[in-house]
Amino acid sequence: AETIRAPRLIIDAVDDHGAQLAELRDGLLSRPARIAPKFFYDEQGCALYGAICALSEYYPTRTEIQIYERCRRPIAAQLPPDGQWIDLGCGDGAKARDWLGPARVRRYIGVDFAADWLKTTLAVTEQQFPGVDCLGVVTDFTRPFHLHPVLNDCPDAPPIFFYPGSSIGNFTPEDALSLLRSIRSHLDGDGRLLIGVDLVKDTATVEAAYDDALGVTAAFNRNVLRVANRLLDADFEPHRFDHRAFFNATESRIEMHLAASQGHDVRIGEHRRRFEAGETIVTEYSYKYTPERFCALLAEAGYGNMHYWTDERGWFGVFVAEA
Ligand code: AVI
Repeated sequence: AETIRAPRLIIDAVDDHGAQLAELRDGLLSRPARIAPKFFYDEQGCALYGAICALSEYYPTRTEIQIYERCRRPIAAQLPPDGQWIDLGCGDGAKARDWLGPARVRRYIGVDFAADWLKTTLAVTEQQFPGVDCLGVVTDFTRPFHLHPVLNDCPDAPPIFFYPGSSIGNFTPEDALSLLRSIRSHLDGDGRLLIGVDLVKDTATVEAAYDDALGVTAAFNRNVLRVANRLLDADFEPHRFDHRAFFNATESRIEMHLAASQGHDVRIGEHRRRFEAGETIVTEYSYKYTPERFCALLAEAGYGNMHYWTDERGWFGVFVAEA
């Protein structure tokens, strides 16, 4: 990948804006219509996601943090010191910052699709950890990615890939396998993957987490239509779509959809597309794993030794895997 270097931000030039727009447009014109979840996260989407994480129904964030707080030492003991911490989909970077001290991190590399968010994250991290070399990479790591040139700047610092929040659940198992393989291609010897994964549990608990009483998740879901309007010059009216979230037990995933409340036409750039009443746009899958199923996926991606921690209810899993 050709890269353009700015002071502390590397923008992956492969990440062509035109290709992102084409992906969004083609998904909306296809049948059934779909939008990749990465389009949720404009400024408003990031703020709404932050609000979701604070909801009483949304257990994953607080359960994962609780595991980190209780098991910080044994987890850190599995990570090599003086490493480079690669924070995949870093967001505000808060979860990673809690590790920089305990894991004795030498270098922090925030990776995110949202450049604005990344700049703020780097500034906050640098201020809090002046001894840690901080760098940002703006890229879409849902596509094959190559951080080797960035990591090779610091060849004696083993990479630790951090992928918290169960974002791996937003990939189909097939795409999750490709991502895990892609991460593994960056690890050798001492490198590690530290990853958080939401686990299978009773359906009512999972469904409430994606359909909260205040309607924050519904707003988060509908906001993606405003993103589409802005990026594609479309005229979606978010209030004409209903939020739907349900657990598909066969696939072991939450499905989020936007369902047209009545039949109507929508302009999408120079195209027109009819949505019949009840017709849905798939906006997100959130797969839930058993610990065994996730270990099997890691093994299939070529990882060897694995360690696993969970909370007392077994709702969320934290894995450390070696290449
Ligand atoms: C980012 N990701 C792990 C969240 C999830 O739970 O799948 C996104 C989300 N969608 C609705 N609520 C939260």
